[in-house]
Amino acid sequence: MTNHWVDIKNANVVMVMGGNAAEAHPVGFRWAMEAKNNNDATLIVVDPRFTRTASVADIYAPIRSGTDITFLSGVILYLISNNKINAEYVKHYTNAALLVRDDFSFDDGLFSGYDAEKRQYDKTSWNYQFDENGYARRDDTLTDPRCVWNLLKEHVSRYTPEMVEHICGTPQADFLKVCEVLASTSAADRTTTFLYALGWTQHSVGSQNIRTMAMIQLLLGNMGMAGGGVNALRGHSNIQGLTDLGLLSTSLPGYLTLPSEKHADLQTYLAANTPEATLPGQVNYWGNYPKFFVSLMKAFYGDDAQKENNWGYDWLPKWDQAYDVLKYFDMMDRNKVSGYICQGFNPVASFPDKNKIVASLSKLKYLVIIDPLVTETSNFWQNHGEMNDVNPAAIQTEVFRLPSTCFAEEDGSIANSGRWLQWHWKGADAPGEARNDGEILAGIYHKIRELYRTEGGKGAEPLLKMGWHYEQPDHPESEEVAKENNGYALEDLFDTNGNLVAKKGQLLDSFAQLRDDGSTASACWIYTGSWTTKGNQMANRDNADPSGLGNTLGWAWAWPLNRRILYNRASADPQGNPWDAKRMLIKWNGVKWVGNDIPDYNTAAPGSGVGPFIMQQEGLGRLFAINKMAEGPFPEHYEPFETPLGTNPLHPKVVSNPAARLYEADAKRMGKRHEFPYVGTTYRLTEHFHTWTKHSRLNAIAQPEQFVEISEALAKAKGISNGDRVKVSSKRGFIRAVAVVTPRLQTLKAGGQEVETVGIPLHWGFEGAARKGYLANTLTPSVGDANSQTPEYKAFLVNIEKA
Ligand SMILES: Nc1nc2c(c(=O)[nH]1)N[C@H]1C(S)=C(S)[C@@H](COP(=O)(O)OP(=O)(O)OC[C@H]3O[C@@H](n4cnc5c(=O)[nH]c(N)nc54)[C@H](O)[C@@H]3O)O[C@H]1N2
Ligand SMILES: Nc1nc2c(c(=O)[nH]1)N[C@H]1C(S)=C(S)[C@@H](COP(=O)(O)OP(=O)(O)OC[C@H]3O[C@@H](n4cnc5c(=O)[nH]c(N)nc54)[C@H](O)[C@@H]3O)O[C@H]1N2
Ligand SMILES: [Mo]
Repeated sequence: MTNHWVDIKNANVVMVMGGNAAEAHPVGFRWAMEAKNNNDATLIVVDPRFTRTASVADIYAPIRSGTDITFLSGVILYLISNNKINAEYVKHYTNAALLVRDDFSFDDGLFSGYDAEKRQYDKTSWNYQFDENGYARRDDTLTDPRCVWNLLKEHVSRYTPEMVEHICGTPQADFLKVCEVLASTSAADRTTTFLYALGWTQHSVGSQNIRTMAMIQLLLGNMGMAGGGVNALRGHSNIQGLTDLGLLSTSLPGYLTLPSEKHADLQTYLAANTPEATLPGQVNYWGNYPKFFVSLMKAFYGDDAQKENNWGYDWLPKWDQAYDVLKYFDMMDRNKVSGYICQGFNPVASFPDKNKIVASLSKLKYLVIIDPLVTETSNFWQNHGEMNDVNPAAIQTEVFRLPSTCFAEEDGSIANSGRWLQWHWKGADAPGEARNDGEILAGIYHKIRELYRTEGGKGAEPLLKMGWHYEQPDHPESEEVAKENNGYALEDLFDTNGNLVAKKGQLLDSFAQLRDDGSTASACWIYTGSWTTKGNQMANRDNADPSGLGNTLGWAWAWPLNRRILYNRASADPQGNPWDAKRMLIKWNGVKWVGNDIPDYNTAAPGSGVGPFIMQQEGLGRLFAINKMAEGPFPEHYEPFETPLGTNPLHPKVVSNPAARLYEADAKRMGKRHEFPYVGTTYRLTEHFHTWTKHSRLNAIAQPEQFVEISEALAKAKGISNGDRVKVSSKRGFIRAVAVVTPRLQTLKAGGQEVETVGIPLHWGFEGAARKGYLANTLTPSVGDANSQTPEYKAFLVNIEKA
């Protein structure tokens, strides 16, 4: 979230689209209700299903799964055509006025630079025109045909209300009602907050769904505002921490990137990752990249990281491509993987195309499971009839189970969706032989190091050079790891005037103290400030809220630097006065920025031309995303890979995301609409958490078995009654379930045909206390978003019949 949970109460409009917060985030959703009940906010839900969130909404609009870019581009067209934008904000805080290169173009579904063979774009033309000083050219009159503003207008001109209805199946009247309410927040003193989760991410166009919404927030002037922002409601309680700490195959902690094989040496790598400002005088905070990176290397390798050896750069792995879940299981399937350490994952239940996952695991030599529970993955080799139809005798994979603790059995911090790091304390000792994850990994680490030391082997150096400074080497404590993340001074640090900033060995207060000369260490620069000489800031528990905005700066600690609302400079107009005095975040007092949040920057005065989007080279919000996204600088509608229309009404030649990656083996497992005519979509229920809670009797009683939801019309057409047993199949397999016939699902008219949706909750399997069940992911396809590779779990094709 750019904002945070409590801040939702400040919104005038709460738009839940691409998520079902009342069901999946029932505790945090109280802030949406607070906005509705105490701030007179309008709650809008746009979802293929009439959900628990919809049941308390003021406006509900149905949409065909996988078509949100069309809907949201339609909103952009509405805002521009009806002049419902915050014009001053757009002019000063976005790149609307910047000029785009002449060789950039869009035609018939494709942007310039497409290579059909590689299914990839050369993004060179997706950039600004630059002047002789290297700065982007601009036209503040917004009349130049090459300025972002005019290109955007042209791009969205196709997304008329008629087209929205045609593609999305959303009745025009519903769509226009939503537009009108959103448009009301273009006023400087009104905001919309968008709450989303997987209904947007789990598509082959997931990242662009979110981008389209972010563009709306820029047009409305809602970024940086209390009650505004782009707010991903994250899934697992610490999944924000996972991305913060870089647990993705091409990432390093703090949103740094792991070097690729294109970056043969440190200089090349730093040059590629340290941007230059593209407008004069910008903060361009990523310009500090070398300080964060060198401090990380000092945290990784300690005294072994020295200037002479480029801080140990050669010890980092260099990637050739992302090793995401889809890639990794495809490699396993092709016998390219011998062992898999599976920690806190249950891929047989949670990854797409379960039968492929099981077949892939069967090809391993060994599988290590680190988990507190017995999972379907740890028992993938067992035969459970139709639910897991394998021949155990034919599977040679050796499975090791290492029981772990869970969060309640250890101290530590959890990063929530609002970027707050909240320290928590152990509630009880773990049962049996369970050990915490750190202990298990430490054990594996020491053993492997010993083997390398005694027996040698390829690539041993990175492991042997790694720093390991814990009091008990077999048991790193959460406190030690947290301080390592925060970072230390490795020498006495002085500022440019010669004043002592930090003594050698002292915890650092701010990432502004980090240096690229080896004198500081920090394992995650964005966490610097979380555990300082003043103590553990994550354990702060003062809920004083003097402004009434809910920013509670004394409660826990938020990255970066305890800032609660990102880009809060944009909450004030170019002169430094809050757009909305009632919801003042910061203002200019003549000397510096002061207010109810930690300002983005301290001293740059209004009028100095320093943009609010301090992480961007140009300091501006991007309506046109220069050379970033895989499939284009503007969002475009592409159909799900399994489309119920069989075509793309906008450009039949380019049906689905042209930059999404689809492996050969998976392409053969894609279905067509004549065989699988209905849209399948998977989702959660409040009563269960993934496949864990089916181990708990009370949850198992609350939702005992797999069901699927269908409309009354589909039920009638297929002769299915409420409570009947049905078989749902896709090209990849089938599940059996109980049918729930409900008006909550509607027949949508889209692409000139009737589209039916089969709703499939995802919580059952062959382990646990609930009734044994089929895994919903038997049905889902192995194709993902072109940027994040998040699988397309929300829109695929199925058939349904009475069993
Ligand atoms: N009780 C409970 N809570 C949970 C979880 C759990 O298992 N149980 N899991 C947690 C996790 S890991 C996560 S990531 C979050 C997920 O939180 P959510 O994303 O809110 O949950 P989902 O139920 O997967 O999907 C949300 C909604 O997206 C809608 N949807 C599907 N396709 C589309 C589309 O194309 N457009 C639009 N506009 N909507 C669409 C679905 O109909 C569904 O209502 O929940 C977390 N919270
Ligand atoms: N069809 C479909 N599939 C989906 C989704 C969907 O919407 N539709 N949602 C996707 C999403 S958003 C997510 S996040 C994934 C989740 O997928 P997974 O992460 O694979 O599933 P979980 O069951 O949440 O968690 C995996 C395991 O972590 C274990 N665990 C809990 N605490 C600890 C701990 O402290 N240490 C260790 N080592 N293990 C622990 C649990 O016991 C559990 O077995 O599923 C994805 N799969
Ligand atoms: Mo998730």
